[in-house]
Amino acid sequence: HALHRALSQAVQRGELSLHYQPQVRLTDGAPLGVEALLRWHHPRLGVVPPAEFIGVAEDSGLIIPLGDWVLEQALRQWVQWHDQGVPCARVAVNVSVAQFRQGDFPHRVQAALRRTGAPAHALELELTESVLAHDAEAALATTEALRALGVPLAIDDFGTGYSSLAYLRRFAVQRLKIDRSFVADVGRDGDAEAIVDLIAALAQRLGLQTVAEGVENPTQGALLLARGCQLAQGYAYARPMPPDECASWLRTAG
Ligand code: G
Ligand code: G
Ligand code: MN
Ligand code: NA
Repeated sequence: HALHRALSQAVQRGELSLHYQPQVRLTDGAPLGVEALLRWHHPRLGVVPPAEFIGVAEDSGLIIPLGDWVLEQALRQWVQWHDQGVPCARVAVNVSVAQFRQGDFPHRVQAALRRTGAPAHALELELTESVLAHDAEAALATTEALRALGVPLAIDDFGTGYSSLAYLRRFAVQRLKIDRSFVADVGRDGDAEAIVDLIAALAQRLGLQTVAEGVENPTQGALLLARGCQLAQGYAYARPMPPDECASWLRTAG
């Protein structure tokens, strides 16, 4: 369909870009990294939000070349910032199910690291629970290969998926990103707080870090810190920004 045709030309036409949203340490607000978020500037439609085109890209297989582009672009940005002394420990990249399921996914990641010269620890791959739940044996092999490369993994939207907790034991993940639906209700809903407490306690026992997503004000940030979260991302600190704006933000906050 039309959206698919337009999207398939978007890379060559230079219509895609990445915005970056900082992640901060809750104790002192120090920036620790950024998440890369894809943006499509369509000449007629304007900015098309990822929610409207990631699904189309996944269904059509376009997510494969698109995902490769995002990975390489994000790593290039990290290297540029590193060379310029912009404080940014790592860049997190979202990975869709179709990308992750390619047999050669770890190889593609390794190739992107080589091409850009970025070290593995500069990258973090964000996987959703459904990515890991789909074919557990294949997913285990893929996460092990990524671990062998030294690439950290995070579980995105944690707490909203279908999978069991068993995979936390089996898969070598470093961080849990607490879904913003729970974060939004901290301070006003005991059930959401119970879930945040549980995730923070579980993460601590398993030696994982927690990232609270969608933190919209300093009060929420303080409450999340008190409940055991280490990192936060959200409008309270910074919105997703174009690279130059994000670099200025990182320099000021760092
Ligand atoms: O930036 P936010 O505006 O609206 O992003 C919406 C959703 O799109 C998020 O859930 C995010 O995971 C997803 N998304 C953003 N960029 C990418 C990307 O590069 N690859 C994949 N697979 N998903 C992305
Ligand atoms: O991959 P993921 O679903 O985590 O993508 C992050 C999404 O959350 C993006 O769409 C981003 O624009 C959005 N986002 C980032 N910070 C906030 C926030 O503080 N509040 C809300 N509602 N959304 C946020
Ligand atoms: Mn994400
Ligand atoms: Na998320």
